[in-house]
Amino acid sequence: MALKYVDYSLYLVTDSTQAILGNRDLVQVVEAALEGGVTLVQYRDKLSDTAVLVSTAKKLHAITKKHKVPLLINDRVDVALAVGCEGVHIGQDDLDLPSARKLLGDNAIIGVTVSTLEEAQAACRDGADYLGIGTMFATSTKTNTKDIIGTAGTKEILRGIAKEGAHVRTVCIGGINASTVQRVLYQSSDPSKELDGAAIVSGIIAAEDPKKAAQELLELVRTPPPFA
Ligand code: TZP
Ligand code: MG
Repeated sequence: MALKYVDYSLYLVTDSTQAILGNRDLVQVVEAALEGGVTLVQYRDKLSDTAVLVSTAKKLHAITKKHKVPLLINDRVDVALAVGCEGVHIGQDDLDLPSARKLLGDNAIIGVTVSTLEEAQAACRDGADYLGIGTMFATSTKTNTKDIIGTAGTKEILRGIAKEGAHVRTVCIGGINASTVQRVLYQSSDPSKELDGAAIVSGIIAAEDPKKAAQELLELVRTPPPFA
C-alpha cells in the first residue's frame, strides 16, 4: 500500500436532498465548507443520474483541488475514475474492496463503512485506507442504517483492530454535531487506537452558514475536550 497523507479530522459528506441541502447549490455550499476548513470531502448523492454525478463531481473536484483537499465519491468507482479524483467510499453492499482497489490502484484513497468488528477486520485485511465507523447515533440523514453502535460500539471496533489495522485510519459518522463531536471523539477512542476524525453531513450542509459551521467544528475537533 502506498503511503498517503490525508487529514481526516473534519470529513464533509454531502447530501443533495431537499431536507438537508434545501434549494442551495451544492457546489457553493461545499466551497463555503472548504473555506471553513473541512479537510476531506465525499460526494454522496443518491438522487442524481450518472451524467449529473459526473458533471457535479468534476465541479467539486475543481474546488477541492484549489483547497488541496481530497475528493472521494460515494459508491461509484466508475464516477471516481471518470473524474480522476482521489478515491471512493464504499459500503458493505457496493463493489467489493479488492475489485475497487484493482480498478483504482494503490494511490487511491478507499474507505469502507463498517458497523461491526468483523466488517472492520475484513476491511483492514483487504487494504482499506480508512474505515467509516457507524452509525454512531440515529440520524434523519440516513434512516436505513443497520446498527446504531454508539460510542461503546465504536470503541470496541477500534480496540479490535488496533493491531491488524494499525495503519488504517478511522472516522465515525452519524448524528454528530458541534455539541457532541468532542465527547464522541473522546469517548469512542480506545488507548490502543484513536479516531482520526468525524464525518459530518447535516451539521455542515444544512447549516445556515456552512463556512462558520465548518470553522467551529474544526476548532472543536482539534481542541482536546475540557473533560479529557
Ligand atoms: N452513514 C451513516 S450515518 C450517515 C451516513 C452517510 C449520515 C450521517 O449524517 P449526519 O447528518 O451527519 O447525521
Ligand atoms: Mg454505498
